[in-house]
Amino acid sequence: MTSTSTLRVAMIGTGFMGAAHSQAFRVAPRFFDLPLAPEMTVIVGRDAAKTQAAAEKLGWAEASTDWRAVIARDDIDLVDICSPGDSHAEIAIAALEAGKHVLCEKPLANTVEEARAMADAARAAAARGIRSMVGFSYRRVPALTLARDLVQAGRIGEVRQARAAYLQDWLVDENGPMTWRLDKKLAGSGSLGDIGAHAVDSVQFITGQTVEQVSGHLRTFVTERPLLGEGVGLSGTASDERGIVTVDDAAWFTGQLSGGAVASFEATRYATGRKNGLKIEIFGSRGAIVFDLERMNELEFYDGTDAAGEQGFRRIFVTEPEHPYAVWWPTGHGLGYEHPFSHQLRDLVFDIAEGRAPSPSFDDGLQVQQVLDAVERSAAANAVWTPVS
Ligand code: SOE
Repeated sequence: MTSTSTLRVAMIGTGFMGAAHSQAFRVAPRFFDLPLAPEMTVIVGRDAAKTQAAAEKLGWAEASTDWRAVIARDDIDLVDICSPGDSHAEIAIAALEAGKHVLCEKPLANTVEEARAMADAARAAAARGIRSMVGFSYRRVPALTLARDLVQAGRIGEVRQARAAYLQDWLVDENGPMTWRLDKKLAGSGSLGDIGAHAVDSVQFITGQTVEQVSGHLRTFVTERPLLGEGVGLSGTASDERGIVTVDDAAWFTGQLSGGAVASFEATRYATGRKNGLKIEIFGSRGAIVFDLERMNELEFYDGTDAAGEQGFRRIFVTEPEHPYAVWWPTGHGLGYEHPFSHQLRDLVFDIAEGRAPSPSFDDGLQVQQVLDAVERSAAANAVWTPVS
């Protein structure tokens, strides 16, 4: 439990998400007035030298290779899990049982079974005042938050149809080296869990409806790649040895939502030319909204109550003092990929200080995991309609 006005943090993971979350810990306290001051106490990785280098580069006071020892320490209040999915359940459950608040990257886990155990542990810990949150950071892109606000206020009427396509192209080069994200044992799934999870969460968040049934397909385009030689990720060099890709490269599925709307989802890392495009369109009985992560400071809004001769999509620049999280820059100055991680941290710190249940919760993470699982089961059965359960 937090006993001082500081929030002493242990971060597990030194990669892409470790860097993104570290940035939030460094920056958020300088822009938001937080009730607790995060302290970047220790970062944990597998390799001692690389973890020490990450600590120095990212701003952590200490480096460790032993997450169990770190979780046992009295001077840690929050454990932030940014490691590959196969480690989420074990670390999160141990941290919650040790009385630490937990922030865990999405998708919550690699399997529904793991996610359920995590959600159970989070509920038990909540009874003792311990908070947990899953990092669906895009909920806190101001334009996406505004989309939710407009839809939930009834501004597009009854939601009938949603379309969400998360398109990237970083795997297009078939000689790009293997990363842990292409290994089912480490990542759980491919595009489906890595970016399809964001598409599902975003549609559910905006519409307030959950996906209840799905019919899906999965495809792996490149089944073998060079193993990683030196360096990390796709910027690393390829070795002469080859490895097998065991996850989906692309996923596409339709879904029925709890409020009666229908939805379609696409997730791919092979959409040549699309860099980080999460396009979401929500159509209602008297309006529509369109969001595109590649233009993340804008929201398109079609208001069917406008005069007939003046109807059309208006482009709102979500950079104004009236908009969510507007503390960064003067009017009109936009935000980037990294800012939602600060917004997520801000909200979590307030929840911890004020004793509120954070959102999205581990139960929300479990529900998204169940959608992903239903897509995999549907695809295995050749796109049979499959309930999310
Ligand atoms: C984090 O929110 C994340 O989903 C990463 O895990 C993905 O790999 C990235 O492409 C988008 O952001």
